[in-house]
Amino acid sequence: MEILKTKVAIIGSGPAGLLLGQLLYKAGIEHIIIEQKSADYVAARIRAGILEQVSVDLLKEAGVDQHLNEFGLPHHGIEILTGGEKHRIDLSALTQGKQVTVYGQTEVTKDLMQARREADLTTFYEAQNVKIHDFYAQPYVTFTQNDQQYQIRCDFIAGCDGYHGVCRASVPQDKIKTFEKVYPFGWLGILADVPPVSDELIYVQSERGFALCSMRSNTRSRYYLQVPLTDRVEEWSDERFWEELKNRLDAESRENLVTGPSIEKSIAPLRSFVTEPMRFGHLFLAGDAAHIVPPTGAKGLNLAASDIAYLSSALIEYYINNSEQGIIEYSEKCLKRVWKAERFSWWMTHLLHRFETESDFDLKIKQAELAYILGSEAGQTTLAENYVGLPYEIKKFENLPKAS
Ligand code: FAS
Ligand code: PHB
Repeated sequence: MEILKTKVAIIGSGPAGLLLGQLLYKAGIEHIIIEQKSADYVAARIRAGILEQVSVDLLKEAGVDQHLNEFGLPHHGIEILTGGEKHRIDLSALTQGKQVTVYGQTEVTKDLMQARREADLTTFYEAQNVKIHDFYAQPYVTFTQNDQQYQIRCDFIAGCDGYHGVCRASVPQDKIKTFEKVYPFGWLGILADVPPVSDELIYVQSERGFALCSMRSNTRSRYYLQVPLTDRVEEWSDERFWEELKNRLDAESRENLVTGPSIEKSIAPLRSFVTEPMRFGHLFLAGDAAHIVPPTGAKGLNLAASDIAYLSSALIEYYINNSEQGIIEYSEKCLKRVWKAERFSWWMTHLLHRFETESDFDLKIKQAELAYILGSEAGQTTLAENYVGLPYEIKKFENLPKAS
């Protein structure tokens, strides 16, 4: 058994773990990342596509925004297609100039991994049988890699290991409360090297079900269809996907749609999920380890970023300013923003998807709600300010020691 010591042991090298590692490195705080998958596997994951302005600002603070600045696509509006008509929500005009940036989570992950390699920081990939111990007193992590057993003694453990990770599962049942809503449908997503159907995202509410027209660049598109949970991806040929997407689009978009072979196709289930609290002694949960949102509001990746903004600030305050204030406030501050994003994601999902259990009356009410939102500046503003991202309430630290 090899015994190592560090200040912060980060479990998971998805966006949350990698971003926390980068921010701690910039503040000169030693840490180690332990990841169960290979680096290639992590770098190849295809998921989110939209970054809030506050997430972009955080990536800039972490010093990993060069590629993002060059290839990210600033978007100032989105379209909502309902009843065969498109309605543009002018995000920037409604939020005093804020915007979102189209930039794939895959690229964010690669940028953070590249920065980690350049700084030669310690990451254990393909770690097996990862366990966390004694996190209410003297925390340590054990795992095996290449048949070598390790024990990492640390001050804190950051559970950035996603929804299926080991950290939340290690918390005693009487110390944790979870809230969950599972949606009766999934998103069938396709990635294809074809130009996007429109310059901006189109969220589609149609009688046949929800669809989303998104993109990764001007030559790579990302599309989603609401499908029953019973569907399997093998049942969806590319041709069937494109035909169904056309059936849900308006005439102009149908005309403009460029189809082509998929380079990725998968079905993701939709759920809302929150863990309370998000701190257990010396263990913090962040990102999908603590909460899940349906992707309709484009909040999952952005919530992971806001948790890390609060957690990195709390740990920097502890080590640099010798104060526990941020650590004590971590869970409450995160959850305030998490629940608002959960509400918005639930609301967008409810508004734009077809639910088989809906009565004719429910449908009429939903149409009236959407007509009000799209037809009123107040309604459009509430959608816009949530979509571009609500502000963080965070302390900034000046004069941090420069990373070695
Ligand atoms: P992640 O799940 O990304 O990373 C957790 C890491 O921990 C993984 O690398 C995992 O291998 C590792 N791990 C797990 N268990 C471990 C253990 N026991 N030991 C060590 N390591 C362990 N969000 C959006 O904003 N917009 C979207 O469009 C969107 N689309 C999505 C589509 C899909 C199919 C999925 C699944 C999610 C989508 N999301 C979207 C949400 C997604 O982007 C997450 O919010 C984001 O990945 C959260 O990042 P992390 O918290 O780092 O968790
Ligand atoms: C994506 O491009 O993957 C995407 C964009 C917006 C969403 C969800 C997913 O709401």
